Parts: sequence; C-alpha cells; structure tokens
Amino acid sequence: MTGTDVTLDADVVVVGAGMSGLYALKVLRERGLRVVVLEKGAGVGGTWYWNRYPGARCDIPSMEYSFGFDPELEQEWVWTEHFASQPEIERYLNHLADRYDLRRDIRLGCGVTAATFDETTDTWVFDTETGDRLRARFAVMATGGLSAPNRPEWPGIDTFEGSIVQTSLWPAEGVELEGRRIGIVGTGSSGIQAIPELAKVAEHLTVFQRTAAFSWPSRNQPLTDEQQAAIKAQYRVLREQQYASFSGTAGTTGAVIFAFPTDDRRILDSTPEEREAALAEHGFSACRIWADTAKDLEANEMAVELFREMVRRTVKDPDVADSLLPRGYPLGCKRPVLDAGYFETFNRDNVTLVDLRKDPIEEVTPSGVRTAHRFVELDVLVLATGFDAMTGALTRIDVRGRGGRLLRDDWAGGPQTYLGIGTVGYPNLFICVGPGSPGVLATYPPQIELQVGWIADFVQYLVDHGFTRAEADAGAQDAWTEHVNQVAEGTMFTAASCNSWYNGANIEGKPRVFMPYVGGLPAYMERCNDVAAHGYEGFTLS
Ligand code: N01
Repeated sequence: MTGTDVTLDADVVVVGAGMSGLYALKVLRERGLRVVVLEKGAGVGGTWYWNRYPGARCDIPSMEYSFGFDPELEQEWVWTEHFASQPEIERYLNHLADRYDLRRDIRLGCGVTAATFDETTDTWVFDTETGDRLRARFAVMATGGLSAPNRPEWPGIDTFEGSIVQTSLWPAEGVELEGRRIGIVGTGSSGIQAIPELAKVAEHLTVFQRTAAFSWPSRNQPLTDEQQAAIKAQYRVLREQQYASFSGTAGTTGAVIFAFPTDDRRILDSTPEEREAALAEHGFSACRIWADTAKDLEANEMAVELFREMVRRTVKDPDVADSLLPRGYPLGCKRPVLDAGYFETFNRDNVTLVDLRKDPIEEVTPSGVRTAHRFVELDVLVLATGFDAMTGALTRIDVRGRGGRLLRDDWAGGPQTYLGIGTVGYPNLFICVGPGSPGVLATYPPQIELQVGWIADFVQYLVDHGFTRAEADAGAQDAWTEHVNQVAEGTMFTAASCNSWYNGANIEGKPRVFMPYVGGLPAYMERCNDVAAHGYEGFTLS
C-alpha cells in the first residue's frame, strides 16, 4: 500500500470540537475535504462546555469574542452582556454547530487516546476511548490551550466524602452548593470568578490562597439594544480592526475595563500627589497608566504598590487585606483577571481567607482540609487549580510520529514548533493556536479565523499538488523557537520572579519555557502568509 491508494475514513481528523475544531471542520469541509471531528465531551464548545462553574464568563467583550466570517451570523446573534457568561457562549457555539450543519461530522464522547503516524502510507491512525479507530491523511489538533486540568495531589484527597469538583470539569447537572460549607483552592481567573458567586450561596466559604492575584473590576453591564445596533452598523470595520490588532481585540466595544498608558508619563518621575490623583481617578487601574512599568522592574514595583493600596482601601480586615496583596512577582507577568466584586467578597461574614504561604495544606480528610494551623470542615471542595497549559492536552495523548517517536518525549524539555503549527518528526499534523503561536495571548475567534484558515489553505495546497507528506524542517523550527524566545525577552512575562502557566511554572516538573508568541497577531500572520507565499518554505513537502 502506498500513500495514494490507502483507504481513509476521512481526509482530515480534527481532534476537539471547541472553537478551533468547529471552525476547522467548517473551513476544511468547504474545501471539499472529508472531515471527522473527535470530541471527548458530550457536547461541543470545548472550554465553554467544560468550564460551567458559577461565575464563569469571558473577559473579552462579547461583540469581539465571536466569529466574523459570516456577516449574517454576526448581525443575527444577540449578545446580552458586555462580557458574555459561559451559558451564553455555549449556546452560541451550539448555534454555530447547527447553523453550519457541523454535527453530522462530529463524534461526541469520543476522546482520542493515541494518534500514530503510519510512515508506509503517510497517514494518521487515531485510537479513541470508545475503541473506534480511524485513519486520515491529516491530523488537526484543536485540543485547546487550557484544557488539561491540573489536580493537586494532597495526601488524602481521594478520601474526601463530600463533593470534590474542579472548575474546569464542572458537572452539567450542577453541584449542590446552597447552604453548604464550601472550600475553594486557587485564586486565578477561575477562582476569582467563582468566589463571589459561591459566597452568595454558601453557609460558609473558605478560600485557600497560595498566591495573591491582580484582579480588576470588570464593570460588566447588560448590552443595550442601542449599543448593540451601533456596533453592528460598523461590524466589518470592527472585524478588520480586530484582525489587525496585536491581541485580536479592538477593545472598543466593552464596558470600561482598564486604563492604559495614553502618554509617556513615567511612574518613576511621579510625585506622591500625582499617584494619589491617579488612584482617585482610576482606582484599581491606577497601576496601569504609566509608560515605564512594562519593562522596568523598579517602576513596576511602584505601580504594584498602587494596586496594593486599592486592596487595603477595599478590604476591611487589615490582616486579610495584607494576605491579598500581590507580592514577589511583577504586574504583567500573569494573565490579568477581571472580577465582579472579588476583593469586596472578603468583607462578608461568611468568608474566610486561608493564606497558604503562612498556613499550608497538609492533607485532605474525609470531612475537610487540614492545614498546618487549622482544620476546616467542608461539604464541598472546589479546585480552581488551573491547567497544564498549552502543551498538556497534546502530551496527554500518545502522539507517535516518525520512527515511533513520542511527542511527550520530544517536548520533555519544552515545546518545539514551527509557527506553532508544525513540529519536526510529526508530518501532516497541524496544531491550532498552539505553543509558539499567539495562542492564549490573542482573542480566539479572530485568531482562529486567521490561523486555522491558514492551516486549511495549507491542507488544500497539499491535496491539490498531490503531496502526501508535509513536515516542518529542523532548521526552520529552531529559528522560529529562537525568535519566539527572543521576542519575549525583557518583558515581564520572562522576569525571573514570574511563575505562571505561560512558562509552565505552575506544573511540578514541567520545564520552564515561555510558550506563547508575544510578537502580536499581525506580525505572526504576516510571517505565516509569507511562508505560504513561498511555497510553504520551512516545511518539506513530498
Ligand atoms: O488557573 P490559574 P485558572 N495548592 O493557573 C492555585 C483562562 N481563564 O483556571 O499561583 C494551592 O490561573 C494557583 O496558585 P499559584 C485565563 O487565561 C479565563 O484560574 O500557582 N493552590 C492559582 O492561584 C486564565 O489565566 C477566564 O501559587 C494551587 C490557581 O490555583 C487561565 O484560564 C476564566 C495549587 C490556578 O490559577 C487559567 O486560569 C477562567 C496547589 N497545589 C480562566 N495548584 C475568563 O475569560 C494550583 N493552585 C475570565
């Protein structure tokens, strides 16, 4: 059997039916290709299917966190808030699946356990949890950047007799929370969104915090008909602004979120009166208006002090406030968080903060959590403990390339990609919004339209030209990886004190490598388009 006479179940298997997978199916099918999507979940939506914890919502304005490929769709769809909630986004993605007749090619409850490249036929063989086995020419990995949950392994965790739930695996049937003693571990975006909602229903909520976070009030509001109509009247212009913007977001359509530097005011040159005036005018955002905080650690620390001051002014108990002050890492190192009354929640009588830096978790027992200094009885333990980001979803699958090599082993020292899309040793496998692409740093729908659209063009090119194999070159991959590292150098993302999921520091044993491309979406797509214009240089086609 050769590359051309093998029997295929599909031309392309797409792994994952989140935003990338749905869009990949649509555009690959439009190119006349037979596509099958294999999805682990019982529904479509990816992130927006799994993360249904109380308070889950997007922190990108809904009018921009949506696809622009179909002007009719964007005119018809009605968003109800500036920042859409999880149920609304899940409905939107289900609507997409119906509107574009995608479901007939999606197999739900069909998680991929292994993908193996067959060198004799230049095809991929996919094994699934259901025992199904499929063969396709191309693998499009739409597995998501934040989809491999991180579950801590405290002693006794499996003995807990109450409900233990992970925010990113929240059961569709819900969790009994009303009047319960709830504990939550983790104060990243997920925890910070869940905490105010859990506090409203819990008999008592105990927040176990390891690292105090930066979070800003989202000022979310309903989106009025007038606001929506005004945006829709100029939607094409807005989309073009998004595609051309650094982070895929025009940022003109949401509630007022952040202040940004608008001039060259330096905090290092500011007077105490000027900083006080900034606090009075901008509140929590006062730390963000200065031009010198992005690369200068001393300036950054002064800005962080403004943030801390706002926490002290908001949280009534000085000891609790002190524990909530971010320390030891710079502003801008981690993904900013938007909240709805997060710091105010610690003024409630039914909320307790446990500062794990002073009082670490020692074990979980059948009835609660024991720390060094106390025992907290719980009915429900919520884990908002994050993800093995950017690589975890891929390395948890047994992906075997040429010569039986395993992706997990090849990436043991950190991910290596060409354009974030291809990786040496794994021909015909293309990664959506992967490490080495803007990925988690740019708004997904516009980024996906551009990047997954590029992948679809590439696949079409290969088919049209009769190529059965495309693999990234080692030289091109090394040069790209070096470029990705070089662009991130000197930013707060790579500061020595920055421990984040962007660089793998949140997962024990994970190599510390900064993973996304911080050069911005336009520079990234320019490079991808240039590669395409030169016959996909950097890939060997045969
Ligand atoms: O995860 P995180 P997340 N013991 O990794 C703590 C996107 N998102 O799910 O910082 C005790 O940020 C950990 O502590 P530390 C968004 O891109 C978006 O909240 O490692 N604590 C941290 O506090 C976001 O950045 C939206 O010391 C432990 C927390 O758990 C990304 O997803 C909403 C621990 C994990 O925070 C990830 O956010 C939600 C342990 N063993 C998510 N292990 C919106 O659009 C971990 N922690 C708004």
